[in-house]
Amino acid sequence: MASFPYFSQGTVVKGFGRGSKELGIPTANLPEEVVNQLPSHIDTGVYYGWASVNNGPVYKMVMSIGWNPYYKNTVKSMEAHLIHVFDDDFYGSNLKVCILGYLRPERGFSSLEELKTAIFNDIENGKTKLDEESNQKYKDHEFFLS
Ligand code: ADP
Ligand code: RBF
Ligand code: MG
Repeated sequence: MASFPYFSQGTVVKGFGRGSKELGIPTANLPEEVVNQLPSHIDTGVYYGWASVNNGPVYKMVMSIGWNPYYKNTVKSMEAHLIHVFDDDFYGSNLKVCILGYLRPERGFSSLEELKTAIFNDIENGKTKLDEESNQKYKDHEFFLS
């Protein structure tokens, strides 16, 4: 699609404590200023792409772009789950993301277990997409070089 890749970066901020880490799926949240820069063609939903922390290694990631109900649906959030196990939290670090494609719309779930299953499914779908040659090349994009 013509709207991708979409490159974005910002300082990792605290999210709103809905406990994604407890789900085993921590998400690094980008600040509001960064979310507000999103072009209108990037709709809410679930995306896949590449990400790095403080110009370190580039990892596969899946991202949720959506409205935070705690902010009365006026604040959109961007949260990335990097497909890598980190030894420590990285709040305050620079997060770079290269969004390459759309997976599905955001939806409601009747249980946390269903949400978790959907996200694990997104991770598998994202990984498969990112293995395609047309997406692999962005891992080495100059955007990720400090
Ligand atoms: P919050 O609500 O503050 O965003 P989370 O439970 O979503 O809390 O945890 C997010 C934090 O976990 C990130 O800001 C980051 O510091 C840390 N983290 C550790 N591993 C990862 C990972 N693989 N992907 C994203 N964030 C991670
Ligand atoms: N939240 C939803 O309410 N509906 C979704 O469909 C949804 N999909 C997500 C997909 C991915 C890949 C990720 C990382 C998060 C998703 N979330 C979704 C957000 C999730 O609810 C959030 O990370 C936790 O609630 C903690 O804030
Ligand atoms: Mg989070």
